[in-house]
Amino acid sequence: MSQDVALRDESVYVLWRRAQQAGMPRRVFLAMLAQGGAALILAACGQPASQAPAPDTTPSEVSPNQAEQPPIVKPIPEDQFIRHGTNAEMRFEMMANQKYVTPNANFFVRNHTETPQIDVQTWKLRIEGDGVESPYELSYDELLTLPSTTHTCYVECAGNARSFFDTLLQKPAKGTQWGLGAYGIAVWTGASLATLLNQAGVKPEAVDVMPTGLDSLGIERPMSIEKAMDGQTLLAYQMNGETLPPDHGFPARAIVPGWVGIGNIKWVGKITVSTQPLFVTKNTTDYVLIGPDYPPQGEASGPILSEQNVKSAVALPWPATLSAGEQTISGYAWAPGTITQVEVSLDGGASYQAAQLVGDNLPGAGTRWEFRFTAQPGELTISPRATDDSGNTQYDLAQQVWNEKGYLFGAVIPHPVTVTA
Ligand SMILES: Nc1nc2c(c(=O)[nH]1)N[C@H]1C(S)=C(S)[C@@H](COP(=O)(O)O)O[C@H]1N2
Ligand SMILES: [Mo]
Repeated sequence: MSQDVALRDESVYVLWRRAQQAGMPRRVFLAMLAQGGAALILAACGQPASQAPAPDTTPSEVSPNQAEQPPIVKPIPEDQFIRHGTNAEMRFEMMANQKYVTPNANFFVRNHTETPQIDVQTWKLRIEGDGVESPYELSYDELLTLPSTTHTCYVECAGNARSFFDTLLQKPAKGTQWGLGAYGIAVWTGASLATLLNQAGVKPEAVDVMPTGLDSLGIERPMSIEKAMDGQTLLAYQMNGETLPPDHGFPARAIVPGWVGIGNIKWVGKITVSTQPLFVTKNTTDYVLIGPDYPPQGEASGPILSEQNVKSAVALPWPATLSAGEQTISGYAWAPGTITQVEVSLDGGASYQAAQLVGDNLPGAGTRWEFRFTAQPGELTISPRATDDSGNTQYDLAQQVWNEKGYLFGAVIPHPVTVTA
C-alpha cells in the first residue's frame, strides 16, 4: 500500500466523491487507491496531486456540488456534537442527565462515506457463501416477522479516544481524532444472526461471517462463526424502540456486542458465510494493530482487533468549569464485560477514591458512576479509572502502547477542569 492510504478516512471519502463525479467505478477507485494513492486518483480525475485533500479535510472544505448529499442525515448541532469530516462525535456532557441509554439524536455517527438512502420496498438481504447450504434471501417485511431478540449494548469505535495519543503522549495516530464520544449505549432489536444463518442452513464447517454494507464503498468486516452464532449478535432493525434511523443503518445493521465498532456493519445488504477465513481491508490493514510492538499476522499487518477495551469518561464539557464547593459529577464506564469498580483521581493519578456505580450495569453496555468531592478554586484534572469483571483496569499513561492507527487507547484520561471561586 502506498503512503497515501495513510490519509485519514474522511480524506478518502472526499477523494471518492471526486472520483464518483469523474465517473470512476468503485472497483477502479479502490485499485488506484491501493496502487498510487490520492495522487494517482486525482491525476485520473484530471486534477494535480497538489490538490490532494489535507488530512483534516472537513465537509466545509468540500465544494458545494460535492456536498449536495450530506454525509449525515440527522441534525448535528454544534453544542451536542463535534464534527470530524463525515463523522460526528457525541459531546460526552450529553450523557450527564441520561437515564442509561444514549438517545438516538445524541448517538455518535461514524460513516466511512455517507449515509445511503435505501428503499425498503426493494431492499433485500442475501445470505450466501460456501458456508451455507443454499443462498437465502429475505425482504424487510420477512425480516420483521422472524423471532426478535432485544439486547442492550454499546457501539464504540475502535479509534475512540485516539486523539489522546497526540495530546497526552505526543505520538499522534492516524485517523479521526476522536475524544471519548465515539461511544453510545442503545437497546437494539432485531433477528439474531443465529436465526438468520440457520434459515440459510449454516454448515458445521463455516468459520467466518461477513456482513456487507450498501454504502458507496460497500464497507464490510468479518467476524468469527462463534460470535455470529452466540444469540446476542443481531441484525437489528430497531434502536431504542424506534425504527433504525438512516445514519445508524436503516433498514438493518449488525450488532456485535463488545466488539470493535466496525463489526457493527450498517445498511447490510449481504451476509457472506465462509468455510475459509475471510480477509478484506478492514481486517488486514485497518482495524489491526500496526507498530513496532505488533508483528504482522498472516495476511494481516498486525493482530486483528475483535473486542474493545475498558474505558471511562467524565460527563462534563472538555475542558470543564465548575464552581467551588460540594460537587457531584457523573460519568460512564464500559467494557465488553461488566464494570466492577470505578475510582477517581483528583491528583493526576497519585491517589484514587471510589466512585459510586449508579443504576443499570449491563455487560458490554456500561454503567453510570457518580463522584462527590469538594472543589477548591484553581485548575485540576478529574481522572476516572475503571475495572471490569475480567480484572482489566485502565492503566497509567506511561504503559500505553502506541499503534499507527491509534486503536484501543486504554490509559486513564485526565479531564481538565477549572474551578471558579
Ligand atoms: N456500512 C457501514 N457500516 C459501518 C460503518 C460504515 O462506514 N459503513 N462504520 C463502522 C464503524 S467504524 C463504526 S464505529 C460504527 C458506528 O456506528 P454508528 O454510526 O451507528 O454510531 O458503524 C460501523 N458500521
Ligand atoms: Mo469505528
